[in-house]
This record gives sequence, structure tokens and C-alpha cells, in this order.
Amino acid sequence: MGILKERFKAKADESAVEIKELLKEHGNKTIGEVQLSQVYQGMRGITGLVSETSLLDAQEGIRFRGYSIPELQQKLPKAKGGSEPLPEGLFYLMLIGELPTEDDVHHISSVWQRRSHVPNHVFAAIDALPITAHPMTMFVSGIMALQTESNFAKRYSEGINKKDYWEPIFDDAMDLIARLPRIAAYIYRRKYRNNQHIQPNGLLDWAGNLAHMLGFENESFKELMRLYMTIHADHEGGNVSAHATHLVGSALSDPYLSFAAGMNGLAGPLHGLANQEVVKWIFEMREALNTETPSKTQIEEYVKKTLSEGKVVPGYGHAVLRKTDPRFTAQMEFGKKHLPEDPLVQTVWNVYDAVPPILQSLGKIKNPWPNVDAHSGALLVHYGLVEYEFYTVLFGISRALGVMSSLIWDRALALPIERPKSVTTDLVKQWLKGEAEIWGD
Ligand code: CMX
Repeated sequence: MGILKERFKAKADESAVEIKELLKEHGNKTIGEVQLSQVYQGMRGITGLVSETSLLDAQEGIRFRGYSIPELQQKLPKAKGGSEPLPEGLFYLMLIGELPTEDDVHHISSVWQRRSHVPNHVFAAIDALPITAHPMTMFVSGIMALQTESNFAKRYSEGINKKDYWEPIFDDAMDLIARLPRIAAYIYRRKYRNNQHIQPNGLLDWAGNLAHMLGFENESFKELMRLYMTIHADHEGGNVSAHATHLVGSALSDPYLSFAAGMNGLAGPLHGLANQEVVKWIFEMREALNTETPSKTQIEEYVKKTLSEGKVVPGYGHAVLRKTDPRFTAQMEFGKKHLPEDPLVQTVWNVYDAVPPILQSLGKIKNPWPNVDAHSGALLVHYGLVEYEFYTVLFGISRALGVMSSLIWDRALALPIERPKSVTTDLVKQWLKGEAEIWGD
């Protein structure tokens, strides 16, 4: 067993005993009440999941195992000469629950390098799609093709003891994370760079190597990828991509099947696809106004037009957050440091000035502030990664770190198949008249 696996096993065994005791003593305590409106409206605010890797506070934003993004930037190991955290370190933190040493992080980089081989049939599956297919469709197809490599599926078919599920899940998660940059870069170079592929560089860290294989050698782009892969990794358990991965995994679908489900959710415009929508929306605004640098008044008018057409302003609002997303702020800080004069980045900042008061004035939007997706595209455009349909793939690679470490925990804690109760409106009406019971299954 490898070092990481051994450390994880020790932590998981300790946690499993602790949770068993906790449930024995407090299992019948009530956590909250569920209102009928919550049942109809996306289960918002219902606590119904355990996800160990991160926790979201509506006012403060995300903390990974207790650490905020600025704290991660300070405390996690960096690449030589760099100042952004290495995402390998965040993976260690989410999985083990403790900050890693430099050695721990180098160990993960080298394990992922070793496990990064992608079999040819995965590229063939991607190649079978028309070049016009959306990069997220190619990404999910590549992940599904990779499912042939699942250790868990193989071990399950051979009759594995349920106590050991976590182990091949761990191996699959590590393999999958290791292979995603190569798959993503293949899609990018196939679709946008005339199939001119770039071989991995075994000396680089995971995110640096992704930048290299995409074709961007600029050091500050590599730093951006390290930051980007860190801040998009996890956002507690209830968001669509994390929840879908967890849900499908609870049926003992292997990590490839579960992650593909999560990525299909990330590809929705109200979730991860919002990062492409933001840049598309700004490009359309520039074209409509015939200027690269729209004024605040022009932006305000364009926002009102977007709303009057029954569309959302992409990159704004959140189901849980009620303040500016610290992931937005981290990217704004990166922009101020590396590219303060960039006109698109400045437009993103002007949009940040213009949008919240307008959304607030509508009176129905619970959070008028920007989320992670409001900023990311503009930074990518600056470095020449202008093909915005690709942006959600980058989000997806990062999200693997959170949802895969969570999935390992799910199986180590032997969490059961997820199966909440649903009702029909007919039953609700009978229940309101006192003619039927809703509870129970
Ligand atoms: N622009 C216009 N209208 C918005 C809005 C926005 N940015 N955000 C919310 N609203 C609207 C909702 O559509 C809803 O309208 P109806 O009552 O007419 O249905 C109303 O305001 C209330 O919504 P809410 O309770 O404030 O927000 P939800 O929890 O339902 O939805 C979210 C959250 C993110 C889907 C929504 O804010 C949105 O659509 N934002 C734009 C898309 C986006 O940026 N998504 C990325 C989120 C981050 C991520 O997952 O990556």
C-alpha cells in the first residue's frame, strides 16, 4: 500500500469509529425542519448530506478542511519560484484532513505523473465525435471511454468484500485525476489547434503540465492554472457536480461513471458552463455597443436589456453564497498583480460595479454578487486561451480533486445508497386536507 493510501486508511478508520459513536449517541437528534416550499424549490437549505472535504458559509465563502482560500495561498506548498498553491497540496488536505509537507506534494505530483497514461481507445472515442461537438461532450465521452480501466468495476465483478470497496475506489480516483489533464489537452489541441498535440513533460507539476500540454508555456499562465485548479476544486457537497458524483457513486457505480455524471451536471449553464457564458455575454455586449471598453452606463443598460429578455446575468447569484465569492476575489487579486491593464479584465471589474445594484433592485434575487465564473474567462482570454467553450473543461479537471476525494471518503465510511423520499402534488393536497400521511416510504 502506498504512503497516501496508508495515511488515508488510518484517518478513515478513526473517523468511522467516531461517526459510529456519534450516531449511537445522537442519531435521533433533529437537524432542521423541511418546509413544503423547499420540497418544490430545489431542496434549498435542507441539510441532508455529509461531505468531509469542504464547507461553505453563506457570508464568508468556502473553507477547505477549515482553511480559506487566502490561507491556502499562504500555507500550501508552491512550485519553485511560484506564489500560488499547488493543487496537489489541496488534494492531500481534502483527503487526509491535514496540511501537506513539500514532500507530500511532490509525492502526489510524481504518483500522478506515473499514472497519467491514457489508452488509445480514449482518444479514438473523442475522435469519433464531430469537431463541432462541445468540449464538455468530448470530455465526458473521454471519461466514459476511460471507464474500461476501472479497478473497482473489475474487483466488484470478482466479488470484493464491502469493507475493501474504498481501496479500488482510491486507485480509480488517483488514475482518473492523473489522466484528466492529458484528455483535456487532447480535446483542446484537437478542436482548436489542428490536432497538433503536445507530449506531457514529466518534470512539471500537475497543473503546470496541463498548461504545457494545452500549449501555454508562459510562467504566469502556469501560476494561473495552479490557482484555478485549487479554487474550483470543491464547494461542499450539495452543488450539482458534487452531488451528482456522490449520488451516482452511492449506487456503487465506479469513479469514472460517477465523475462523468458530475461533469454532465457541471456542463449546465446555471452551474459550471456559466464561465463560458460570462465571456460570451461580454463579447456580445462589446459587439452590440461597438466598443472594447464599454462604460459603466453602457454596461448598466446592457444588463437591463439582458434581464428584459428573460435571461440571467451569467456569473452573478448563488444558491448558498450571499456575498462576493472569495474565488472571484482571488482571481481579481491575480488580475491586479499580473494583468491590471487588460481591457477585458477591466470590463469584468466594471461589470462588478454595475450589476449588483441592478440585481438587488429587482427584489427577488437572493444574492446579487459575483460567483467564481464571473472572472475566470477574462484571465484565460488574456493569455490567449480565447476559446470560451473550453472553459468548463478546466473547471471539470479541478472539480475532480474535490469530488474524487469525497467519493473515497464515501466508500471508506460505507455511506449507503442515496434515496430521498419524493411526493406527488396529489399527495400533498390530500396531506394538506388531513386525508393522507406524507412521511415514511
Ligand atoms: N440574473 C438574473 N436573474 C437571476 C440571477 C441572475 N444572475 N440569479 C438569480 N436570478 C433569478 C432566478 O432566476 C430566480 O428567478 P425566478 O424567481 O423568476 O425563477 C430569482 O432570481 C431567485 O433566484 P435565487 O433564489 O436568488 O437563485 P437560485 O438559488 O434559484 O439560483 C443560480 C442560483 C446560481 C442558479 C442563479 O443565481 C443564476 O442563474 N445565476 C446565473 C448563472 C450562474 O452564474 N451560475 C453559476 C453559479 C456558480 C457555479 O455553480 O459555477
